[in-house]
Amino acid sequence: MARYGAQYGPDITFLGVDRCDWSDPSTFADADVVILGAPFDGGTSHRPGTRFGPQYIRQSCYLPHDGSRPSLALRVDGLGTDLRVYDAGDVEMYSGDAERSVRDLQAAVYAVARTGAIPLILGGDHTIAWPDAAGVAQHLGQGRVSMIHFDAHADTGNISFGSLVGHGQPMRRLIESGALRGDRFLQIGLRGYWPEPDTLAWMAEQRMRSYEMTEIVARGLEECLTEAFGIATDDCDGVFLSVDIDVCDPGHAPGTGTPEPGGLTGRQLLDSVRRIAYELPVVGVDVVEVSPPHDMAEITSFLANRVVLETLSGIARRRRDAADGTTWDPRQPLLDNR
Ligand SMILES: [Mn+2]
Repeated sequence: MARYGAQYGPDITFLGVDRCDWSDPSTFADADVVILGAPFDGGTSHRPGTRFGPQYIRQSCYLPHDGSRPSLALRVDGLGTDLRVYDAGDVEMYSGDAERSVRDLQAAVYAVARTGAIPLILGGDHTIAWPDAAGVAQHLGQGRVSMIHFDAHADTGNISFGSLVGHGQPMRRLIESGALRGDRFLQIGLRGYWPEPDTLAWMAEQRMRSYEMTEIVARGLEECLTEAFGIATDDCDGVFLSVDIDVCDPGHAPGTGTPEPGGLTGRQLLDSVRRIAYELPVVGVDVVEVSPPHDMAEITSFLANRVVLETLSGIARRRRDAADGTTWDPRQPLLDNR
C-alpha cells in the first residue's frame, strides 16, 4: 500500500505542487484537492500502456513546474493561490493483480475523501473508476454521489476475460454494489459498436442516461450538459467526474487504448469540464486511459494535463464566486466580471 515512488519515472508531483502522504492526513491538513496516481493497466482489453499515464499527465506542460497556473479565462490560480493542491504520488498497483489493486486504491481514495479534500486520480485504465467513485461514496454515503462520465464507451460490461474487474466494467460494479444510483448516472459521448444489446438492456433497466454522440450532434453539447446537470444534482450531495480521454476524437487524443473515431474535440471537452467544475459540487475526479506509448507528440498527455487544470480552475472560481456572491455563466467570456 506504499507510494510507488520512481517505478514509472522520476517521483515528481503534478506541475510541481507540494507532495503529501495519503496515509498521513497531517501532511495534507489544509488540502482542497489531493492528486493520486493510479498506474494500473491490468484491466485493459486492447492496447496497454496507461500505467505510464500518471507520470505523463503530471509532466506534460511547456511552462515551469512551479506549482502555479493562473488561468487566462477564469482569472484564478487553481494550482497555487486560489486552491491548495497536493500530490500523494502513485498508489502501489500491480497490474497483474486487479482485485488487490482496486481494493488498495479505494482505501487511498477514501483516506483523502474522509478529510473533506477532493481526490483527483490520474489513471491508469478505466478499471480505477470503480474504486475511485466507491471511495468517495464510502465517505458521503451510498447513493449520495451522482456520476458524470465522459467516454466513447459505456463501461457497463459484466464479465470480460472471465473477470468482474476490468476497464469495460467499472460502471456496472458501481451500480450493482449500491455505491452509485443508476438513475443518477450521466454518460456523455458514447459511440461506435459496443456494448451488445443485452448490456444496453441492463443499462436501461438501471435508468442510466447516455448522451450518445448522435444526440449530442443533433441537440448540441451545451443543451445536453444542461439537462444532465439537472439530473446530477437532483437528490444527490455531490458529483463524481470521470473523464476517459477517448471521449475525444482520436485526432485529438491518439494516445489511448481503445480509440473510437468520431468523438468530441479537445476544446469541447475542456469547456465541458470547466462548466462542470464551476456549476456543480464536484467531490471526486478521475482522468483515465492516457497511454503514452501509443501517443503522438504527447498530444493526449497535454490534453489530459489541461483537463486537470481546467477542473482545478473551475473549482477555484466556483469557490471564489461563492465567497463574494458573484455569479457568472462559464459559457460566456468574463469581460467585466473579473
Ligand atoms: Mn473508453
